[in-house]
Amino acid sequence: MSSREQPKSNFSVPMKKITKLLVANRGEIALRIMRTAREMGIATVAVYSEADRLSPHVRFADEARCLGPAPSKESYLVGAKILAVCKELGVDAIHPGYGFLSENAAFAKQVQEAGISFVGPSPEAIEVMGSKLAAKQAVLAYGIPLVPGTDEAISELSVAKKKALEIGYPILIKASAGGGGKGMRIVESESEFDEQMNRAVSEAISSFGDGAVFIEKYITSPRHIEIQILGDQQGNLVYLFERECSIQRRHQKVIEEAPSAVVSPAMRKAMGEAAIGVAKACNYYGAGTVEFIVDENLNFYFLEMNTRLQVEHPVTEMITGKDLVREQIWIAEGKSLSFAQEDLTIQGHAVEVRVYAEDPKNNFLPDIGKLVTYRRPQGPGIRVDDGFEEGMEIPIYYDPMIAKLIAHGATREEAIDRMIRAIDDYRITGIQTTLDFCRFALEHPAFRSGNFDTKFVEHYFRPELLEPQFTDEEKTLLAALAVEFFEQEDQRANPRTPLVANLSTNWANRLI
Ligand code: MV4
Repeated sequence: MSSREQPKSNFSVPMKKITKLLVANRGEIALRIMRTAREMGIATVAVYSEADRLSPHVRFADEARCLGPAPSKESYLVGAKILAVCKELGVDAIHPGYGFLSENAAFAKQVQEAGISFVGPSPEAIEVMGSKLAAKQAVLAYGIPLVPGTDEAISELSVAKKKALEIGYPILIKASAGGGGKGMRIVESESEFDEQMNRAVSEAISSFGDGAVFIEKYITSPRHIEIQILGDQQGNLVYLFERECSIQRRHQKVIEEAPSAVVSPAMRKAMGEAAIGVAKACNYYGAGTVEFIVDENLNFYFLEMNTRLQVEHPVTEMITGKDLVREQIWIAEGKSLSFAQEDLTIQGHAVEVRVYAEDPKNNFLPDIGKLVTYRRPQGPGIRVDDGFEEGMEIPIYYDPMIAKLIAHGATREEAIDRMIRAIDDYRITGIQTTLDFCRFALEHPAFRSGNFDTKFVEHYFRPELLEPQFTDEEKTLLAALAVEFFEQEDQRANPRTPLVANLSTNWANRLI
């Protein structure tokens, strides 16, 4: 059924036109959401902490309210303060962005109960997908491929150990309430099992207040490939293809791209349909991401579902031509999706790099401070999503990501070449950034070939590789230029004295 044949309304889903949207977030994502809202004729409300008073998202919004002191726990995470702003200003919808309250089922429920639209899925879907075990159990009946393992919390060491032998070592212990790599332990052999299990359970209790853990076969060097889905409240679901997110460092993504270099049309269809199965399993509506790991034989397994807009959503927007925030708002208003699966095609290739205020030469320590120079790259196929301006201080209280740089091209090669050109045109001084590190990854033969996995950074990156590297020929040329330069300088300063080539040569030696 094409989009135009779809019912535009459904008696079971009340239409609730959104006229004023509060964005419960900061930085680039707050701005990005407000831009779409404005295009849709929706008034925008910003909230901000004392550290973000001067932020562009505050100035962009039609109205703004301060939530409190800089720490997130006293500002962006205080649902009651956000709801009070909604009441004061007559807000009829909240977009949570990513992070902060975006995957907090209790907050989504409070928003609903206050008669405000939550631009996101139902509290029930957030809750199910927030528990890895509940998610696995929910999808069991839908034939979704899962990593061999248990789908219930471990209660008996002996039973778990027997299961581990069946699966085969190495295995991975995961906390049901964990996420983003937190609460995972690798067990190489049976002799370590008891000790690692005890540690995993006590860690899970202290970190998440929930000691439920389960085991899975450990896929040693997987790829991380995720599927973007959209669903409306009438039950229509589509997939917007995959994003390849394997280039990451300590569970922090560095480069994302769409489509993936290893996914064939048949595999894409199979993964897309599996993702829709996951969404059906929790009556999902809104934008969501179904995360899979892919082994070296290209078998894919469902890991978890992220029930929010993701940082890397722009690569999907670039290859599909869809505005995901517009679709989210549309869905929250109770409208049906404006397109069907067969209306979607992949247009070219898109790559995103995340620019962090971190020093790659110093173990990626956050490097906060003032953006003394800040000039964005421009040109064909380039998009920059950021939330800072020249002269601003990067606050220490939040995620150190300062920008997302996105490049689109007709082919993967064109997109990567555009990205490298844009990185070279980016001018940031005052703080260290990960731009050089991104360039390193983009130029690496393994990345260029498309043949890489989640161990890419561990395998190939050393900080020395970021120092400028000169060939012997270039060093000789630099030395010769230096000799020439300093001899001329010396002659100008002391025209009657003989050439001081020795002095110049010493300078040249110091340069190489
Ligand atoms: C795995 C795995 C290997 N085998 N599960 C890490 C984050 C969380 N979303 C799941 N993660 C993994 N689960 C099994 N059974 C390897 C990882 C993993 C990983 C996954 C995606 C992207 C980067 C990663 C880096 C290290 C480990």
